[in-house]
Amino acid sequence: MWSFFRYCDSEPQREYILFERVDKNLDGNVDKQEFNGIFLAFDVNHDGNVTESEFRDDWVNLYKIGAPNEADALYLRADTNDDGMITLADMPQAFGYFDLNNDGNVDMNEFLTQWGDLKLIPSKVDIIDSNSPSTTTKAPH
Ligand SMILES: [Ca+2]
Ligand SMILES: [Ca+2]
Ligand SMILES: [Ca+2]
Ligand SMILES: [Ca+2]
Repeated sequence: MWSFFRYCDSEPQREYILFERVDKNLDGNVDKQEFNGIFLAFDVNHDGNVTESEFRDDWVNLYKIGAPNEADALYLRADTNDDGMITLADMPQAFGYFDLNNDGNVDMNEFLTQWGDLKLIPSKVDIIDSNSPSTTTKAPH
């Protein structure tokens, strides 16, 4: 059983606790396997993909990590191929997002840097209107 993200009374350094939970072997680095394991732990029904509601629900209610908008921000980042779910296919790029120096490990500094970046994302993301009506005016034939 996963016991990470245990909730503390006072958690001034939630990010540190989070990192330690992700870094299962406590070597100070999160490698790809550890990273994958975190996301797949959110796959409640074990169908191989993590939907947004699975992710948000566990984030807020089960692991009590943070607010729903944090979950949404992270989810958007993690769903790198934009198919609306997090799967193993998203992991290499999501990992790359955190692994700033590309050494195959995410250390505490990288984690904190990118985590801080995540939280700057507004909870409401406006979707770029990609199918707006064509502005090219065509003379009727
Ligand atoms: Ca590790
Ligand atoms: Ca699932
Ligand atoms: Ca995806
Ligand atoms: Ca790194």
